[in-house]
This record gives sequence, C-alpha cells and structure tokens, in this order.
Amino acid sequence: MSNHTTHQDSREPGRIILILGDQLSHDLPSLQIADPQKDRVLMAEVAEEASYVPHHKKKLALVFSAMRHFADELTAAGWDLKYVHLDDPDNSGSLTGELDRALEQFTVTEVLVTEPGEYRLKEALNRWSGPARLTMLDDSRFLASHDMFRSWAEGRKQLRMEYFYRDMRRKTGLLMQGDSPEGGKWNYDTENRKPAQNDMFMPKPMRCDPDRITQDVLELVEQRFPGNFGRLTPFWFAVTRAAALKALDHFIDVALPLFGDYQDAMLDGEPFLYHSLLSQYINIGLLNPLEVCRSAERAYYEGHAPLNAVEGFIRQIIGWREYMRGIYWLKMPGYTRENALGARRDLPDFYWSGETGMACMAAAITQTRDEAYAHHIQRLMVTGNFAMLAGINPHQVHEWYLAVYADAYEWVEAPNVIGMSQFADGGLLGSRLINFQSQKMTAAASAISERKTFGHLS
Ligand code: FAD
Ligand code: DLZ
Repeated sequence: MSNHTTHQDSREPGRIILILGDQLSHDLPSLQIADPQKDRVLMAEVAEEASYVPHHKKKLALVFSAMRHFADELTAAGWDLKYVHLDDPDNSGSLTGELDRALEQFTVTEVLVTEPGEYRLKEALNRWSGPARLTMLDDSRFLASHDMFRSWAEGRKQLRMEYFYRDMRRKTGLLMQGDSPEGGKWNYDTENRKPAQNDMFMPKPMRCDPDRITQDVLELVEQRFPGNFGRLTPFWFAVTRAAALKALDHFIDVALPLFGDYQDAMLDGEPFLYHSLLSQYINIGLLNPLEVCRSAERAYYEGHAPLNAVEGFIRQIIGWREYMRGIYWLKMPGYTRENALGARRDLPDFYWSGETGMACMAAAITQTRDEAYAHHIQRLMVTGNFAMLAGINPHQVHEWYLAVYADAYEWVEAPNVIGMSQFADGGLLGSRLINFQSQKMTAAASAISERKTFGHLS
C-alpha cells in the first residue's frame, strides 16, 4: 500500500476511482471499467465515517483492517493507489475532503465511484463540487436495481417480501426447476421452528488470528476510540476475501445443514447457534451475496444440506436482504425519522451497559458488546421487541443498532429496525410482516418457556 503524499503526477490525465470501506470487492463496477494504466484508486480512513455513529470497536477494526488488506491486494495487482491513514496528519477528516486533496495532487478528468450504500454519503458526494466531474455507478453487487425495485413496488397495495423473493428466485434461477421452485414449494419455513437443545452439537464460527496489519489497526482503534462501545479483543473476524471464503466454506460444512431447523431458536450461552456470521463480510464486499447463495445451493444438490435449510438461507439473502435495500431507497430521506406509534422514551442506559435484571436483554446486550454480533431472533425478539413495547424513540433505537453491530449499514439496518422491529413506518412492509413477527414471537416464546433458559422479560 503506498501513500503518495509527495507524488508528482507524471502520468497521462486519468480518473480517480474512489473506493469506500464497504466496497472491498475486486469486481466493483468502478474497478471493472477503470484502466490501471491511467486511472488511480483512492481509499481513505476518515474521522467522519468513523464517527457518524459511535461504532463498535470491532466494527471499526474490521473495516480499517479489511480496507488496508484490500488496498494491498489492489497494489499487488498493479493499481496505482493512494491510501490515506486515519492518523495521517494531513487527513482532512472526510471523503470529500480527501477527494479535494487528491485532486490538488493529480491531474484528473473524472472521479468514478460506485454508489454508496447510505443516503447520507451519497448526498455528500453529489453535493461535492470539485474540479472534476463525479460519476456514480450502480452497485451491481445487488440483484435488484433501484429502478427494478421501484417498478416492482409501484401500484402494489402492500409490499410483500414473499412475492419479491419469488421474482429474485426466477431472476437468479436459484433452486428453480424451470419455472417451478425446487421441491414444489417456494418456502419451507414451517419446518424451521425447532427449539434448540442444550445437548446439541454446536458449531463454532471460524476464527482468524490477527496479522501484523490487524494488530496495527487494533492499536489505532484502542488509541483513537477508547470510549466506544464494545470489546475489541479477542478480534477474530476475517479481514480478507480469502479468509472470508474460508468462513463461508466452514459455515456450509458445519452449520448449514441445521440452519433451517434452528434459525428461530435462542439458547442461553449460545450466541451463534447455526447462523452463518457472514453478514459482516457480505456487507463490506469481501463475499458476493450471489456466490454465497450458489455455495449453499451446491450443498443441497450434493446432498450435504436439506432443502428447508438451503431455501431458508437463500431467502434471507436474495429475499430479505435485497428487499430491505429496496425499501430503504424507496423511502429515504425521512425513513429513519418515522415514528408511527409516537414512541417518545429515551433509550435506557442498559442498552449500553447490559446491566439489567431482564435475563434475555442482559444476554443479548453483553453478547453484542463482546462480539459485535447478535443473531436475528435476538435483534428482533429481544432488544427490538423490548424497545417497541417500552415505547422507545425509534430514531434512538435505530442509532443504537447502527452503532453496535459489525454488519450495520443504514441501508439494511434501518428497514429492519424502523420497519420490521419497531413498526415505526406504520406497517409499510405489509401484513406478511405482522404475521412474520407474531410467528417469531410465538416460536421464541415457546422456545423460552420450554427451555426456561432465559427467565422473564421483567
Ligand atoms: P444468518 O442468520 O446466517 O442469515 C444469513 C444471511 O442472510 C445474513 O448473513 C444476511 O446477509 C441475510 N439476512 C438475514 N436476515 C436478514 C434481514 N432481516 N435483512 C437483511 N439481510 C438478512 N442485517 C445486517 O446485515 N445489518 C444490520 O445492520 C442489521 N440490523 C438488523 C436489525 C434488526 C432489528 C433486525 C431484526 C435484523 C437486522 N439485520 C441486519 C438482519 C439480520 O439480523 C442479520 O443480517 C443477521 O443476524 C446477520 O447474522 P448472520 O450472518 O449470522 O445471519
Ligand atoms: C463504516 C466505515 C468506517 C468506520 N470508516 C470508513 C472510512 O474511514 N472510510 C471509508 O471509505 N469508509 C468507511 N466506512 C464505510 C462507510 O461508512 C460506508 O461506505 C458508507 O456508510 C456507505 O455505506
């Protein structure tokens, strides 16, 4: 990784390819159309992105370490790359400021950027008025473009994820036999509500040892963000595509076969169950969502994992994940301020300390503090459901979720929080969701009462 702060521009005028911290994909649209002979890549660690919410320490370390590794990979592949470190004394503190600095240094005809995931940053880049024109490319790592989602949503009384999901199955051909779904049904969720047992084999997520780059980043995070929420070490996330691919293989091998059966379960002392722990890698671009689904599909056709598990897993990614992004871009700006139930209470301090007598809440929050992770049922049925029932201001709930999880980006977090868990959008996501929520409540309640492992929510 080179830092060309004193570089004299001796190349032909070219373009600057700005790559953001959650765009760490070698097949990023802006990289695909760029020319390594003429164009330059710019990556920058900046205070503004590191502090628009008080990110969990592990999330900061994941993003910075993965950015540094990705920059090294691009340099090794022959790209001329300017990388700005957070502690560079000339660091302007913002991505637009870093564009300005780069343009003082290089002769540039155009800045190319793949569309940012968050509205906030997209607006900031669109407002930027530097000496070169800025071109924003659609993010082809998603299956549904904004136009596609908008025309799907247009004229529908209710936006039901299930119908959107079927279109995504048809579009990708995942688990399809011609025009029909594999096995004859689109959805096998009725088989996916088993309570977990203490004596089950519990797979553990793959853990990576921090290398030199990650060690440097851990020091930086501890030094620059000492008061942020979360335990920084042990830090075991994958920070390269190669390691993330191993984590994917590990999940397919050890957890996918029972992913479906236990996807709605909770068990005291078991933070991960059969979940994949892949969202933090998918969301920063180390894994492509479609390749993750194709791996799971392969496991089904090779007889390694049953259909209820594989269909359930694929639905989360090409269904819920894409649908949430569609809702976000349909409803922004304004979505994160919605408050249909008029909830006014401040977020209680125990969301940050975990100090509460409510056993499920304490377990979910301390696990979140330690791992920057909680599985879907904990997020929806424990911390989310409590906030909704207690009448907590949904914007504060949204900011908490955006800060505390390693996979948290507003385009996916906000619809899950504002829509799915808080009903703050007035039920936009449709009756399917109310059904979905009540089914999850029933499943979680019966798991709790059967196992009596989490105590009472009071
Ligand atoms: P698994 O259970 O293994 O699921 C597989 C994959 O499916 C995930 O990696 C993820 O990519 C996708 N997925 C599953 N459920 C959803 C969903 N509801 N929306 C979008 N994608 C989904 N997910 C985020 O990626 N970022 C967030 O900030 C986020 N905030 C959430 C907040 C709330 C209140 C709720 C209820 C859910 C939130 N989710 C979020 C969705 C989901 O909880 C996480 O994607 C999941 O827990 C990540 O863990 P995993 O990789 O082990 O997922
Ligand atoms: C999350 C994050 C953090 C913590 N830091 C940076 C950074 O320093 N530089 C950068 O380019 N991106 C960072 N990111 C990711 C951005 O916040 C993300 O690209 C936007 O939120 C859009 O999704």
